Amino acid sequence: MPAQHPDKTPQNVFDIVIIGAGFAGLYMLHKARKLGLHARVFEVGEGVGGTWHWNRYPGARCDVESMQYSYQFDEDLQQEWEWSERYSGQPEILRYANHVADRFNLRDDIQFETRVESACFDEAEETWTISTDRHETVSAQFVVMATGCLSSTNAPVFPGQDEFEGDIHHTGRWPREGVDFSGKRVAVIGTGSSGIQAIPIIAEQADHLTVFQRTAQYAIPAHNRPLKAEEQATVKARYSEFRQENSLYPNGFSLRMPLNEMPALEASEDERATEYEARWAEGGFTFSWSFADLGTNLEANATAASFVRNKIHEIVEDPETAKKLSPDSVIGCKRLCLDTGYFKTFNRPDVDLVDISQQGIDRITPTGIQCGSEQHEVDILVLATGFDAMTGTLLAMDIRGRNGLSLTKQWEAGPRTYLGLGIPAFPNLFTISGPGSPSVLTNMIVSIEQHVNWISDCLEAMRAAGHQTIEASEEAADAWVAHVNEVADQTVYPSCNSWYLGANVPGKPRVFMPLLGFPPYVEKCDEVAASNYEGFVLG
Ligand code: N01
Repeated sequence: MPAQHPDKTPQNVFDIVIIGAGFAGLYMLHKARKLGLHARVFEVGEGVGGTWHWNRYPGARCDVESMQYSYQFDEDLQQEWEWSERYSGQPEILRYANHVADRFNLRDDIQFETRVESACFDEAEETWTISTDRHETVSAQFVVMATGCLSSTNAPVFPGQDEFEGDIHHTGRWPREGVDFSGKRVAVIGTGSSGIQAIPIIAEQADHLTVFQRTAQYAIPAHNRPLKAEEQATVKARYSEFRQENSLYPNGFSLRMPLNEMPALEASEDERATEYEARWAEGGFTFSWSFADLGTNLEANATAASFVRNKIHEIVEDPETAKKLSPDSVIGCKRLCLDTGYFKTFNRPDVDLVDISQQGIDRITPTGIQCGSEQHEVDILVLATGFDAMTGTLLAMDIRGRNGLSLTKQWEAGPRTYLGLGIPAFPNLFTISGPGSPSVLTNMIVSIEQHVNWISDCLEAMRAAGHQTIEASEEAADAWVAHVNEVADQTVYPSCNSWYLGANVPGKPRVFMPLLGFPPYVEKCDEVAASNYEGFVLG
């Protein structure tokens, strides 16, 4: 059991402890201060920015367009900040996070380079005791997990890996000082969003690149470009209306071409080709709105998949390589990737693709990677193998609610939350963009702001009514988990082994974690608040 003796000196007794100083933690701190709460943020990293602090790999860039991927809570902030590209790169987003921290003077209440090891609810005192790796314990009435959805890496360890003589880097824990690939033979394992962004840039820098692909991925061109001053001005002239309109889309963001309401199967082959071509040329997730039924009808979905496969064959010169790069799965089931020159990279004479879908990687040797009888000589190994998404970071801490119940036990069959905000038996603990909320299927910053606003309103309402605790009921959580899965079951999402289902991490329970559909979710959260927090028990 973790330490149960909080330091009760006034400076270590908080109203609220917030874990994480990414976009969620920063805004939660800002709101907590507005409520007059004594707050402390603990952050493992040495700076703010969360996912954008850690994912510094070459080519890291947001797939949601810049004018939407930013906070909306402060009109001056959104008017002042200038984005330089259609999709912002990691350095620019990190600069923005730092700007927000400075502008709202947030750093004073953030303790960096501090990992929370445990959080335990003391039933007698109705407070949480939080212990860190700095051997300190503090107490707080409320705990907010602003720990991010993609913050714990999935880093498989291959046989022999310890003996590898070169450097190994995970895209999600990229060294601050960067990695010099010049003159090096590099291997990348993993071809999800991170790998697809990093591979073209690494190929340009390295002497030779070998890509190890377990599952081929669909990728649509991003067509990134500088953002024109007039484009920014148009949005800024009516920023709040723009935000309001975007919140009504299923993912909480708008795309450059509207959803085509026609089902793909009702269109002629020519109509389909024209539509797909136009959206391929426009770039971005707009492609997934080509027809209304791509996310719900497998036959319709297959027409889009076939279009992308044909594109891969057009781009990639070697037919054998093109075949290996062509997925045969449902498009959009694993998160669709956006790319900048990904497929074209395989036309380079200094880039090889190794298909490990059948036999896998046998071992890492001191000088390379062994697959069957083939040894690939490598100086630097890049793991683009993704994350233990949505639950990994929460379960890595020792979190204990009523009767010492651990979160690991509570979630042994998969995460159980109510609204992705509250967990039964864990009073006064909130999860921002937790499992069961739209989170990773949306513009994350929009979802974060909606959660932080809801939590802040809840804290204010509790104070006004004199309540000390709030806790999701078991029944509400069970019904909510069933609802999240029912919604997913009406789509193509459960048909593949994606990280949305936890299927990428060996042994993780297979449960669809995020909720599809931002607007109905917001409506539900608002209804719950308006009905005196129905589904929660107030004490
Ligand atoms: O991770 P992934 P990611 N042996 O899980 C392979 C967000 N994101 O970091 O598909 C060999 O998608 C794995 O193979 P398979 C975005 O939400 C956003 O790329 O499991 N290979 C797969 O190819 C995204 O979805 C942005 O068979 C192994 C790859 O590694 C999420 O982060 C940018 C393996 C992992 O792909 C995660 O993306 C980047 C093993 N043992 C990320 N284990 C933007 O907004 C795993 N793989 C731009």
